[in-house]
Amino acid sequence: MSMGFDKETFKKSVLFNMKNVFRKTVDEATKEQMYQAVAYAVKDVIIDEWIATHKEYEKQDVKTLYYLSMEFLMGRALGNSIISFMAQPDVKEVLEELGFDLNAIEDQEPDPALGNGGLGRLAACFLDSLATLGYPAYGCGIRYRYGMFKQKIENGYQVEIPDDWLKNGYPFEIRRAEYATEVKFGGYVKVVREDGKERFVQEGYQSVLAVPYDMPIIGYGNNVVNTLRIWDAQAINTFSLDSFDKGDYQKAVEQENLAKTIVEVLYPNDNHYAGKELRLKQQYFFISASVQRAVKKYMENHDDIHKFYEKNVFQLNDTHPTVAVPELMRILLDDYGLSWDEAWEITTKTCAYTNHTIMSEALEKWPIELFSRLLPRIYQIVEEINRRFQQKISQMYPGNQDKVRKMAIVYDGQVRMANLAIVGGFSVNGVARLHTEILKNQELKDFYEMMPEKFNNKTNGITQRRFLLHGNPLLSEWVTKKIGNEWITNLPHIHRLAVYADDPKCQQEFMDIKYQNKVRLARYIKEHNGIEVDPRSIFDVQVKRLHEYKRQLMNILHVMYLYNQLKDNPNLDMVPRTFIFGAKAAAGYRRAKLTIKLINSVAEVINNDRSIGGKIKVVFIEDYKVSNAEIIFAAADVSEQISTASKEASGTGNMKFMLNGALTLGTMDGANVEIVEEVGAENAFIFGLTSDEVIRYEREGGYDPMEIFNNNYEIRRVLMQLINGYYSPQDPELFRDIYNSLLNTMSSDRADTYFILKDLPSYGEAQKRIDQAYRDESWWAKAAILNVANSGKFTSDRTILEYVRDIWHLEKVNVEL
Ligand code: H2P
Repeated sequence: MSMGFDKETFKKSVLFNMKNVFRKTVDEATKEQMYQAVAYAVKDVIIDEWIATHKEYEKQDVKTLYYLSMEFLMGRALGNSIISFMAQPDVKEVLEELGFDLNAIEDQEPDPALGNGGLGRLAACFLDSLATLGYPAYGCGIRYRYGMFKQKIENGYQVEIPDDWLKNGYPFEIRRAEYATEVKFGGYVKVVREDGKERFVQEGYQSVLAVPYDMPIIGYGNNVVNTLRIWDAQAINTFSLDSFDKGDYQKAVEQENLAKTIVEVLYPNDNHYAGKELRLKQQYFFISASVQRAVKKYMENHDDIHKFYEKNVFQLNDTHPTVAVPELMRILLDDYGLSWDEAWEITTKTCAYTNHTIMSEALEKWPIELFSRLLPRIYQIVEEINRRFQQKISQMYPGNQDKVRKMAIVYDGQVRMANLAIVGGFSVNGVARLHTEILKNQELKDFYEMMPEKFNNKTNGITQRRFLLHGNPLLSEWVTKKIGNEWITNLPHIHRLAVYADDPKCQQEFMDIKYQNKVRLARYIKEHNGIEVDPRSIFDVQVKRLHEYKRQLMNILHVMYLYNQLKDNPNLDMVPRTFIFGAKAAAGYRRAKLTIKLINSVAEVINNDRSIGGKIKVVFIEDYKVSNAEIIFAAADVSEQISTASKEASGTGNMKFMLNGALTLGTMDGANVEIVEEVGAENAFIFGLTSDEVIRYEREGGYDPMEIFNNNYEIRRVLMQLINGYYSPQDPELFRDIYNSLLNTMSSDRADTYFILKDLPSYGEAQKRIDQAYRDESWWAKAAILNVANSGKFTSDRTILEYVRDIWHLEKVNVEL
């Protein structure tokens, strides 16, 4: 147990906070108030460790990582904090003594959802691992007023509801007004000559005040508390009568509005680039504030700015934070008066970039017009970086315009952020082995050839502390009973479970736990969806953002096929199956939203058809988010990881399912490749085109979905049901767009861009294998246990250790109280 925790003190602190914050005694309190009082009491427990951690960092003058990210999908903090200081049983008891149930109190916390999907959740797992391993790190991001929208399903359609997560205040955060920083936009650059030297100053700008809020990131059982620092925006000077007099009224109102809009909302887009001016403002806003603060903090204890990179490293989570490169240059050039070469050396030794996708629509490219108007000084610096880089290209490849065309940072009227990130840093990494290989050999081939030393792979990982210890208490107790608790901080240790995989008693215990977790999910589904599902059926789950390349459509088309089989033959011998979906679609992504409607329409028909004897159920779980994800992973039998090979950079849901003993049904894509390598192909269900095959078709053509349509009766029947009103009698044309996307060669896109019809037959075969395999309970239990036992590689602790070893070079710190 953490040294700071004492049961009686904790109880007193809860009572004290209840009185102080709400002027109430515990027996008058609502659950929400109880949650707040407990959260404040938790903060009381960790606050000394938080202070001690930072004292220790200062004392040891450590190198610090700044993990720069537009998104941190943290999920609820309360439960996770309590397990981190290892006091869960005590806290549970205290609450029971006060007449409350810990689970119900945890349910009161809003899910801080400052992220879309995998990218933001990865950042959250990384912070957890950094703190648990004792590495000095800040997460830096934006304190969006509205995070990811709440999803409601109305009449089968997704409806987006703003998520006002700060409505009742957030007890874990601390406002750090003392670190408020000015960030400037627009205006123009003036050259001032001083002592024979040129200096560049931005004038006529608008500015906002960036004010940081700190959230504690609690290491597991080690007294380390790191910080997630998210920036809020405030007007610099709220407007006064004075401004009216000076005629500055307009400007004062503009500054006020700028501050309000800049942090208003997270762009709910995933693997897609919106190209909105406000988005670039958000990027520069949090980057400028974070970089300015990092430099200032460094200079408080050091006198030589030239050695900045020895004590600081910036990891750019995708291209979103790439303005960190020119912003650091600006500070070094304009504020510290360094020469270009000096500034460039420091910058390129400080910044490192992670690529998360090869989807071309996700590539950020800003029109010069917009970029230079919003960030005039930054643009000048980018142009100069580009000029020098193009020179280098010409030296290396004389006369090769093709290289310039592909690699230039400023080209064709646009600033290309990925190119800037690659050139402005010392490291470029992909997020799974296959993804990194595709980057090196295809997408970023020219850069790889020019600077191979920068490229490296860091296969993603997840934190077992949230996704097993917290999310699946039954399984985690069982694991600990079998092999001890070392797995909590050393996941490869979980391999010791393998010896139990063949033991019939252990298999039975494992399956009982899975069953109880399915009962828990069934209860959640009944409560939230009003659908009755049978926990004895196979729980076949696909939860992730809705995107065409992730192929939720292929999944539901297969369900439609299966339903046809059952209608033809109600006695069909099949293990009952519950197909579970959870997914948010970007608000403007029409086809993705239509896919949600399709899933719900199919569910409506199938779930109400008594003739099939409940052999198939289809459930769309509303508002998929971190808190219900924990319940879903724990209950899954089958993990659907069915992206078009080459498109899913890594995936991380695949790892969470594996850790909870679900078997992967997947393509050889992203980290699936490494999962299969660890667990053995015989303990997974693999199907479909390989990434090489997909890439070849994309390059050379030769795939015609019409051929499949014409020759495969079952597929044709399913597709016709999209346009004959089978699932939408009131509007037979409702799903026409989906039908067209698969077959229509008239549109500009290639028909069936994501090879759904191509892979559908082999997907169906793999599904049949699952049906057969599940009938042998002992085989299934063994394979499931082996999945858990072989999940060791996929801890984010391993990923972080690799980043530390190859990129960040941080030192571990011990914090004694
Ligand atoms: C993305 C990729 C995933 C990857 C994740 C983290 C952008 O997440 O697509 O393949 O695992 O980053 O690196 P997502 O699609 O879930 O938003």
